[in-house]
Amino acid sequence: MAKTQNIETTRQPKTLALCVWAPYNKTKNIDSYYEEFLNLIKTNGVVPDVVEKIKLRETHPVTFLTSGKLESLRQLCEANDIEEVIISEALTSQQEKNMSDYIHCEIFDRTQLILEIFEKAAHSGEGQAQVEIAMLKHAKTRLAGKGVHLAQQSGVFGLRGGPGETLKERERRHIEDQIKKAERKLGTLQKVRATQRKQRLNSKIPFVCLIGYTNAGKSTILNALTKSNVLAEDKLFATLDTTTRDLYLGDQKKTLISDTVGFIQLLPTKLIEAFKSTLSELEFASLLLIVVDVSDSEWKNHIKVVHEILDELDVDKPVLYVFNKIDKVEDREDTETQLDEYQPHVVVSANSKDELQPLSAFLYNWRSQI
Ligand SMILES: Nc1nc2c(ncn2[C@@H]2O[C@H](COP(=O)(O)OP(=O)(O)OP(=O)(O)O)[C@@H](O)[C@H]2O)c(=O)[nH]1
Ligand SMILES: [Mg+2]
Repeated sequence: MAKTQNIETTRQPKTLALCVWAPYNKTKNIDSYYEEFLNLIKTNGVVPDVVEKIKLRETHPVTFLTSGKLESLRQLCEANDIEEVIISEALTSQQEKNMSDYIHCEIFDRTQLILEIFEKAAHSGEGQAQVEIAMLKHAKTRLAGKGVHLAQQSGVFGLRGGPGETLKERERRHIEDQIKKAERKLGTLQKVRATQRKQRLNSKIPFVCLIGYTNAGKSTILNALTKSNVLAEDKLFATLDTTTRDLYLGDQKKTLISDTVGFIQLLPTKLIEAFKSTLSELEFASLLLIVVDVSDSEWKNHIKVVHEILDELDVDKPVLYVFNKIDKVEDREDTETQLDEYQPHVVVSANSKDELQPLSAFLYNWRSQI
């Protein structure tokens, strides 16, 4: 996907953002789903030239869009000289290739979009290795769809594989080698993490983890509680790496607190798989702080997404719902009555020391009882 670079030197391909309301998407508020998708594109540094929204009654197994929709899209792309289409959904490699062949544009799906954002946000060796593995695996599935320019060739530059080995096979083998290399690197880094964790467990210091939807305010809370300076930004997936800090509450002994990667709806399973390494911390937490941006109209859906991902990761831990950004809520009373079904919970604003007090108080009591 093209990124906005120096406009004078690099022209951005003409891009169409295709917002799809797919039949499996059970959201009650499709506009906020679209808005979130457009935000993901913006986070990736792309400014779409055309935004198109379509509702699908069904998806097609080999082309994703049904034939009428596909033809309308082709005409729209042709009329606007579109060169690339970014689609809000995850596609199979076959769907991606067939769509691309039909409309004569490059297609980037939801998985690719999120992977590119992750790639930019990964700073630690572990985060980078995880993203690299996920990207290589995604690229490998896309190889299967390629055909024309990867036609049979002789093994002229084949270090491995003799004459007749196809270029596609060589490319696949090359990707597999790279995956193995990255997995070895990740394995080494995981060992380091396991050693650190063992030391932590032996020291019996209680450990809490901040989790939640992307942009909910997890890093801001970590910073406020521990006077740290973890990057907190109004953008999706600002944090990718797990950061652990010492937390001191009043006169108490130390607690450890970790910040983690944010979740998002319809997160492709491949990506959950990729983040199992950093999220493995959750298994060892004594308490999960589920941070929720209560000023977002979709906050209930965000909680659902968090629970779905926790289930997928097989994590079942005591939780505290931390309803954040209450300063941005207009009808505070009405909102607070809706929070009753989520227990235990605290209502906070990470932007103000006073309004973060309920969380510090909860943690203080919790720590006293251990
Ligand atoms: N008004 C208001 N803004 C907040 C509050 N807490 C966080 N923010 C803002 O929300 C944005 C996102 O905050 P982060 O702390 O980066 O969110 P995060 O959950 O770590 O996000 P990811 O790392 O992307 O998953 C930032 O611009 C924060 O300044 C709050 O209580 N009130
Ligand atoms: Mg963060």
